[in-house]
Amino acid sequence: MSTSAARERMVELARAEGFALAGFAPADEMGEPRAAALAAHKAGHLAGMAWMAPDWLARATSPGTFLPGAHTVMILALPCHAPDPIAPRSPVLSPQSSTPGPSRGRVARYARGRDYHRVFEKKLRRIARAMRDELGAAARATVDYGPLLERPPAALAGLGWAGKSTMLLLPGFGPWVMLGAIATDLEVAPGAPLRKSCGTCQRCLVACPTGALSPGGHVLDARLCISYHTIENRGPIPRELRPRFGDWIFGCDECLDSCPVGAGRFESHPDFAAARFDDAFPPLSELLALDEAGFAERFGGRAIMRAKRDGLLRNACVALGNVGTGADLAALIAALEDPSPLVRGHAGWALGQLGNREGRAAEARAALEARLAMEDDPFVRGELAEALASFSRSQP
Ligand code: B12
Ligand code: SF4
Ligand code: SF4
Repeated sequence: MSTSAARERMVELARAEGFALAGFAPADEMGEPRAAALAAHKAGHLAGMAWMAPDWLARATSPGTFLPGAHTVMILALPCHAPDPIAPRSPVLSPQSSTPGPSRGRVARYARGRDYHRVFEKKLRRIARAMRDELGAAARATVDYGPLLERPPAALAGLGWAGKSTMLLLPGFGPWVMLGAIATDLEVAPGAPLRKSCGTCQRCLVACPTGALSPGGHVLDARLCISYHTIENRGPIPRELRPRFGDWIFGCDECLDSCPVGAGRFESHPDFAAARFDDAFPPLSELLALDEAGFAERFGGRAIMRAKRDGLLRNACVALGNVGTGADLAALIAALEDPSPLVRGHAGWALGQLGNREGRAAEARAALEARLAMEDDPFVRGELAEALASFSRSQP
């Protein structure tokens, strides 16, 4: 089979799996991206993502290491810009509304439906198998976990360009696509990088609540990024950042939502869309009641599993500290007894915030003092003491 026929067949296989967007890049060493990634590591921008060490980054920028003999990286994309689901008819307190109802958190759009890794994996595996069986090619697929960086070959393939938010922006779709890759030893004609850029736009830089993007864009400091902390961080969320997290409990779309590219096009693979309003905007105090089994039952098969039970409840506490009402006080007080010190500590912080904001300082103070009297964990003790001190600071 000629190389152009092989390319055509790969495009056909991709289309049959629902990938309308696919491109081809040469499987060369990614010199510039590697230097950028190593610089990010050196500067501490990769925060606690310990697996992204220099040797991982070297492998992830070397398609020939990912698949010995690789000539081509095929990049495949699925849209993930589903509109927000419609609120149920019962009264709901959404972050933007003042009607009564449970206080709700917010989940990033890509994570509201089925875990995208699972959606991609099956499709990519079937394409790679057909490439081996029909084309006699070597083929190895990955989605996200690599080791293979996906945005640099996608840009080289001409699928999109690197935005100041560090997102790959696709004409018409903007940042709203998820990516997967298949490396192969087939030599097929590569695409050409797009001659496009963000120009003078700075919207994402202004929209980022934590200043995680560098002033000129293109560099993200994960230590400041809500997405990093709510998904990847297994420890405490830095106290000074918590008030800026708003209602985000898993991921963050602020830099995507602010992007004018693809803004008007709401298109998503159906599996990524929220099946229920609660999948996009979960009632926060409900989350605080989940034990390990309840967490697995509710979030099995969804990307949220990545945060683990303690991480998600930590995030819910932070969101309640920011958007909760007096009606959430009891759930937060109960969370002071949670088996996880991470959850107890963040519940303490949230009680300080909510007690001060909602005029419930006396109840919050009593609960914090009672817990402090029996608490052994040094991190939790520090959080409780700080929350108690916040009452004296705000009510001298
Ligand atoms: C680690 C990681 C994160 C980290 C760090 C993100 C970051 N920007 O660095 C955290 C947890 C914060 C994160 C957050 C998110 N992520 Co993420 N993440 C990744 C992962 C695993 C690696 C990205 C990476 O290499 N980061 C390291 C830094 C140094 O790289 P970088 O910012 O991309 O910088 C590159 C450019 O500078 C480029 N570069 C520099 N010079 C040159 C020159 C040329 C010629 C080229 C081509 C490139 C280039 O190379 C650098 C290294 O890759 C990829 C999956 C993968 N295997 O690639 C997904 C991925 C990038 N994430 C994705 C998504 C969707 C998100 C979120 C939107 C999720 C959310 N809603 O919360 C946010 C968005 C935050 C943001 N603004 O980027 C998608 C992005 C799709 C797209 N359209 O771009 C990916 C590709 C996952 C996927 N399979 O679809 N993510
Ligand atoms: S994901 Fe959120 S916190 Fe991270 S860079 Fe984008 S806007 Fe900033
Ligand atoms: S918001 Fe503007 S600067 Fe940021 S990625 Fe989109 S187009 Fe580029």
